[in-house]
Amino acid sequence: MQLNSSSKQSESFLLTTEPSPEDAEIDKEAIKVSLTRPSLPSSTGEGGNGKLSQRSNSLAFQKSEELQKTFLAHRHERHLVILQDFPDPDALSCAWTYQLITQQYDIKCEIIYAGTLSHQENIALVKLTGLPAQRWTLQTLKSKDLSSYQGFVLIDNQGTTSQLLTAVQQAGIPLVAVIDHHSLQAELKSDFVDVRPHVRATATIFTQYLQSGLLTLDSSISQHVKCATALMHGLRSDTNRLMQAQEEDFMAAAYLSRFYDAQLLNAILQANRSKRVMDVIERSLKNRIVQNNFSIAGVGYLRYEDRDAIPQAADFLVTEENVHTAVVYGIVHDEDDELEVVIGSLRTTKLTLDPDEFIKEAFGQDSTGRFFGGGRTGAGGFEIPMGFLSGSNENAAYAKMKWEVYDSQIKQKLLKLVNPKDNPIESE
Ligand SMILES: [Mn+2]
Repeated sequence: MQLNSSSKQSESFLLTTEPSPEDAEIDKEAIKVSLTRPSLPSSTGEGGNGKLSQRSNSLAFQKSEELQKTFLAHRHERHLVILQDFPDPDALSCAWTYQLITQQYDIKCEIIYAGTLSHQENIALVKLTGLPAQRWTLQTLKSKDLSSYQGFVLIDNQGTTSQLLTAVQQAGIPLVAVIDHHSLQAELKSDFVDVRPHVRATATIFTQYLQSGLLTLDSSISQHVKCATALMHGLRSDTNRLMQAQEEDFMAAAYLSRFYDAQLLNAILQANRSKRVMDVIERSLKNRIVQNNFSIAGVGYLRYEDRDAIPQAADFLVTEENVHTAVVYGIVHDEDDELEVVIGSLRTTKLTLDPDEFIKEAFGQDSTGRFFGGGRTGAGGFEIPMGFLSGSNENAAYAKMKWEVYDSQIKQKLLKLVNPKDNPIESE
């Protein structure tokens, strides 16, 4: 699994690098690193040696230089920074950092997402730091003059988790940059690509850009302090409070520690869970089945605004003794549009389980070849649109029947992978 993801990474690296004569030496070195390193440090526990940090530094530095060239080529433009529909702190903080960096090149960025800020900490993050993200639904998009944007950017995602992508592509806006740490989802045609699946947070990648000089942070500028705090929050939340952090992530946190506001971070983390989120967690606990160290729970219907209760329930279920992986899912409905979608989250502490592979194998692809989900180290998610079956839940018997069908289908698909006797290949 690791071998696979690291070779994919070197592939994208080779494709996106245009070596100039001065860079030839560094390129060879970086390529050699990714090719001769069968397992990147993510799960082997190695990575404490000085050579590694030197190498990752040179990759970070090279990427920063490449990114700077991209900005120079796009000066005075307007860009859309597209985040996943339900952006997390890693995505939000990195998009803000991107916006602050590009201001120096007179590039005007608007940070947009189609869904909602669901997690109480994300709402607190945006409110307390004044983080400039905007919600653009598909309706909002129609009211905008998209021809005024010369490019779009994907941060902490590769477009597979945003409803906005298709419309933006159809408007003919070119992709300028992809910066992410999820496994490569597909070859993307972009001026700049920095996809590093072995890095635990996109915030680490962005902090490295800052350290390479793309933006000089200044503690006397309040916006810089707030942005550094947001990055620290993003880095912590994607590394399970640094518990899964690797050397590079710690180095990034160390750098941010010079600028961030510990009290502000504490205020963000103090945000309380709503009663409805607590109810979903309770349902997950009640409904869970545990088989072969997998805990699986369907939580029924929940409102769009409470969608983030699903990953929070998965976070909770994975803490049970003898459980290494938790999958929680439910039917999320948008009351205005009568739209329904099955949304699920996976959390795992099993180092040999690749959430991206697991989810793709469990649920497969839709008719257009798009996977229903994917993941990164330790976490994954999926979304299955319900199309024609959406809505009409005022008929309680129908709603119950519909839930039971989806619940059984998802359980069947998951248990095929969980249960070794049905699938001897997975029985290691
Ligand atoms: Mn992330």
